Amino acid sequence: MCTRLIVLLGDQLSPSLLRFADQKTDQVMMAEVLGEATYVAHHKKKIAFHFAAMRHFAKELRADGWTVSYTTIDAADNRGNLREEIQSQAERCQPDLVVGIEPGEWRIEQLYAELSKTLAVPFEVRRDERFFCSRSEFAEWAQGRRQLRMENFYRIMRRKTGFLMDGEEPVGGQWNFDHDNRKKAPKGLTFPGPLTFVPDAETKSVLAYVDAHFSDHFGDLEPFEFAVTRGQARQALEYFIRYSLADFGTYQDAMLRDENYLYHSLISLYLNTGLLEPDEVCRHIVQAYYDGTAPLNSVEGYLRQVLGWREYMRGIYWLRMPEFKSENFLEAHHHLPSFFWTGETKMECVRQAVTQTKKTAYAHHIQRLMVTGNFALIAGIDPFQVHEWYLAVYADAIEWVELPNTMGMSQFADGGVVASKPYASSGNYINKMSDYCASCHYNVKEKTGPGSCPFNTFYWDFLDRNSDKLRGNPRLGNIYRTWDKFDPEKQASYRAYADVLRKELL
Ligand code: FAD
Ligand code: DLZ
Ligand code: SF4
Repeated sequence: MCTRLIVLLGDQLSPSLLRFADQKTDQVMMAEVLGEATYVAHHKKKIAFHFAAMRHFAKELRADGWTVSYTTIDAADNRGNLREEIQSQAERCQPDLVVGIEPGEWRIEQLYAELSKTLAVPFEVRRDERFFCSRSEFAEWAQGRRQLRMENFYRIMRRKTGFLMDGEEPVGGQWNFDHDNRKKAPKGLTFPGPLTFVPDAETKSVLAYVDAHFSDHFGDLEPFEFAVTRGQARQALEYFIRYSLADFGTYQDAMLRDENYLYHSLISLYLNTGLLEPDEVCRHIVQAYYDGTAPLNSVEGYLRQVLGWREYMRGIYWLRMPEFKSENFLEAHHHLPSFFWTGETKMECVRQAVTQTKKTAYAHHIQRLMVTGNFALIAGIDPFQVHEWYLAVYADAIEWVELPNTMGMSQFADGGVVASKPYASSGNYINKMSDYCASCHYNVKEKTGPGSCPFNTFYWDFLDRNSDKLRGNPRLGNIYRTWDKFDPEKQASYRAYADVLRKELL
């Protein structure tokens, strides 16, 4: 028996969410369920990470004095889905009230709406206060605006939180130091990499279960080196600040063969499950600037990702769901090619991104946006299939943040709500920011025809195919003028070779 039964999901592993509750009278429930592990075929590491982090979190809550009812995936009475787990725990506990916290996915919000009608006791959904901007605050900001732009939203968040502010002005006199952040990584740099952790007995038992029961899912389970507790995630953050933050900004967009992380932090999965909270991350990052251990371009660049992009994406997700998920502005209908799962392609950039993703359940932003995302966009892959791929393969993928990044920013499926123009590029951009092309089967300098970089042909074909939808975009005016200046034969050769490539690659 309890007064309130509080449901915590696998991305709600933050003690702060229980601030409103009372240890003496309330109970917490958590459940590992097959439904959550299989609604897309998540990477093995992603499943193991969630189960291990959930178990450790429950243990810490108990040690803190909470009563936690925890259903493990192998429990004989495991009901396999959140609906029935919540129903059965509510019957067992007989609370006056069941409390859920705003979930991170629309489908779970629907489930909560249904439960509030069908449960025998009242069901209340509380705000998730870990975010800087509430859903209603974002909706209010967005209402009536002709165009939503992250940069405007970010400035409001800077003013609201006071991070890197000097009164009403941004520290350093600029809001954005992006122009300092576009360097290719020269030879000879060393990368400290993220802090890694050795699995304890609890995590090992999760790994054994995942190995035995999810062997058909994508990705390598081992080595498993993620943090699975809040304490470890904090160490990972401190390590990043100490060894990588200073160079984060400068090489933020760089890519190198066989280098998975460069100066990136690998903390999105900890933020998204709640092991770290955005406020503590931003405070620590900004402190590094005041302590003189990291320059402003890096600190501001990092702050913009967490305080700006992350919050912005959440706002857009809730503003535009459920329609968002079925948008396909560019009417792209090709199936996702099998090399997204196998990595078996002669395109070195894609091979690197996919094989790395298989091994680590991670790729950094530019790999996601300008390699795999860019390829899918310019080749004309169905954006929903692209979305399902990203949701499955990355350990940090929860729909509220994955979907706007994929369908909005990367695939332009929303017609320009998230991004003011499509993130489409030829091989030239990849060559500029990486060392991939030097060891590729294809020649990035060849514009089209046999042996040429497929990104080059697909890029122009993409613009041509979507001319009626994109030509009016003021940010694409110059590029269409260039296309228009190509003689008709040259244009025809791009179109014809794009047909060849589609047969070969898709
Ligand atoms: P860093 O490069 O070290 O950045 C710091 C932090 O900033 C990240 O941990 C993250 O919390 C935040 N951040 C940076 N960029 C973004 C962004 N565009 N949107 C939201 N937060 C951001 N991020 C996810 O957390 N989950 C996803 O499922 C996800 N899917 C993506 C899909 C596509 C197609 C693209 C283009 C981007 C996606 N991102 C996603 C955003 C970004 O790529 C990841 O947040 C980042 O790569 C995580 O690695 P990191 O922690 O090393 O980040
Ligand atoms: C990602 C994930 C996985 C693999 N398993 C579980 C689970 O067994 N139980 C759970 O509560 N949450 C899990 N999660 C995270 C959820 O999918 C996540 O909480 C929702 O998708 C977002 O609201
Ligand atoms: Fe990728 Fe083209 Fe460079 Fe090959 S040549 S790595 S396909 S951009």
